Amino acid sequence: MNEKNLKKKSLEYRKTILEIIFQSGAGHTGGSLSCIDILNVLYNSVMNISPKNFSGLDRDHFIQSKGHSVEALYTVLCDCGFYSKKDLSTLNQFNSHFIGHPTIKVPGIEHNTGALGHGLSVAVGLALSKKIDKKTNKVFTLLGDGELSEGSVWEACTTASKYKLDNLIVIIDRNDLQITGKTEEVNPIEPIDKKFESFGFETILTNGNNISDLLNVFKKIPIKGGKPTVIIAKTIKGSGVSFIENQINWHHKVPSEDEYGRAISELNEKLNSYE
Ligand SMILES: Cc1ncc(C[n+]2csc(CCOP(=O)(O)OP(=O)(O)O)c2C)c(N)n1
Ligand SMILES: [Mg+2]
Repeated sequence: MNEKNLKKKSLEYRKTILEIIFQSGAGHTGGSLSCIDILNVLYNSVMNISPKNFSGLDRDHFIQSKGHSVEALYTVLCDCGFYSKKDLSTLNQFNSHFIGHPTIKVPGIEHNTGALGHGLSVAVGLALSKKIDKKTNKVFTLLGDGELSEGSVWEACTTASKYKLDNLIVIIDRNDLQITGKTEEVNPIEPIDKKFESFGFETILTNGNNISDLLNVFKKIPIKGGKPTVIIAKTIKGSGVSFIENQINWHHKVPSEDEYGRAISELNEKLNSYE
């Protein structure tokens, strides 16, 4: 898909994220808007994953370790044809599989996540299995920057490096915020790049809310044969809606009717500039 269409898609996806959170009355608004450009580029331009090949193993894999931002993932999977918009609109309703964290009961979801710190271990296992089976598919996983405080992340890194998993791509949604405040105030994690390097990763920095930068970065992987890659994607929590950007209280806040209307107007204005 070309760059212009991806950019328009990101705006449409933002509208859908806000719509389903507003209608269902719950959701992780900030973190979903933060990572939506990454998911857009991955699913529409980088990964070999589709409803047709999902039941098999001859495909890439994606694990969203920062499971709380599931509204972004549900939105993209819906657009990729894993289920209908009608199914998606059951989010958070009684008896719906579309609950507030990823579950494999929803088509297209690889692994249950939500308890932070587990996705990378599963991704490492999948990447190792690909190596053993001599398959060339890649395994992608998305982690939050606050999530890096989980010790299990670093245990998984040692294994990725031991097995030289150059088919593993870890993406860090570096929005500088976690649930109660700035990552560097709650539990400092810098220097992220040096930490990953010391754990045997090749590191690359990019702007995680810029479609062209993301497209360029994914063309370069693996950066070095025999080494796992980490992409530190600088993002803005709440990206795309002025009054949601960089606000701690929007981690899990649902827009009021007025806020929802204003957010959609902002996004429509940006979309109109493409016409
Ligand atoms: C093991 C575990 N501890 C705590 C939580 C509660 N929790 C949910 S989201 C979150 C903050 C995550 O911050 P970050 O990884 O930076 O995500 P983002 O900023 O992208 O929303 C926390 C602590 C959790 N889901 N799992
Ligand atoms: Mg964060």
